[in-house]
Amino acid sequence: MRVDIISIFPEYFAPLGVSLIGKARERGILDVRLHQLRDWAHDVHRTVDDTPYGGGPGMVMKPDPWGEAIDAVLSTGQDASARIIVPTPSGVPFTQRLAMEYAAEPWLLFTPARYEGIDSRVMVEYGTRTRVDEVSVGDYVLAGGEAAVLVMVEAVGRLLPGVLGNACSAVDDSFAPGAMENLLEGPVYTKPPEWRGHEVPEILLSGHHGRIARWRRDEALRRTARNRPELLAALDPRGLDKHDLKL
Ligand code: 6GU
Repeated sequence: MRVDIISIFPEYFAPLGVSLIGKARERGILDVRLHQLRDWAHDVHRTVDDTPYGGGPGMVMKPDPWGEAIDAVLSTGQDASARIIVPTPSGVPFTQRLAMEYAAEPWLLFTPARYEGIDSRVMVEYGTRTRVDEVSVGDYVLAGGEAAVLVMVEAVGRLLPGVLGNACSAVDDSFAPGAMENLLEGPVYTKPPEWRGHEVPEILLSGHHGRIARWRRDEALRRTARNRPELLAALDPRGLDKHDLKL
């Protein structure tokens, strides 16, 4: 998969050289290309922002540098166009489902903004040529979209074939479509069996795979009820079994 990122802080993405994503890049599974937006600003100060029409606080990113930058990046592509992802707190929620959808794309282009965001005509313009998604990573406001891009690239990157050591690791993730959809994973344990007086639940040492699966599902339901009651309320009743209903 190819990932392009246009930003006024390309150095923000140094963490993409580390750990799982860094490995995926070394192995050629992920091709990340960083671009400095200011390279497409032509005044002496390389200005990328201006005051908002209609007044109000803050600054808005000018359409011209973004248009030139996106054109330049898209022109280096082969055939089909990139899917453009614009991080913004006003976007649609980034979910595991969306991460899986992105993991199936050949090419993603992220356009993280600073200030109050990008002139809206940029999204309209590219929306006529390719798919443009305005995406939020949660109900809080970041100082810019860069941290959101780090979040999304990591969530998508770990789903690419060959990135996770164990392909099953992604299968029972919290939120993964299937049995765990809308359920949080329960607690996990490793050796030793007793630590500072706290014991590992006996059932996990029992070797009864059926009962362990049942216990894990009950713990997932309990944790979801406690931490995310709105997820539990939205569970499809067809996904519940007769034992779930006793909880
Ligand atoms: Cl994608 N950007 C910014 N600036 N803030 C956010 C966000 C994105 N998602 C949640 N908050």
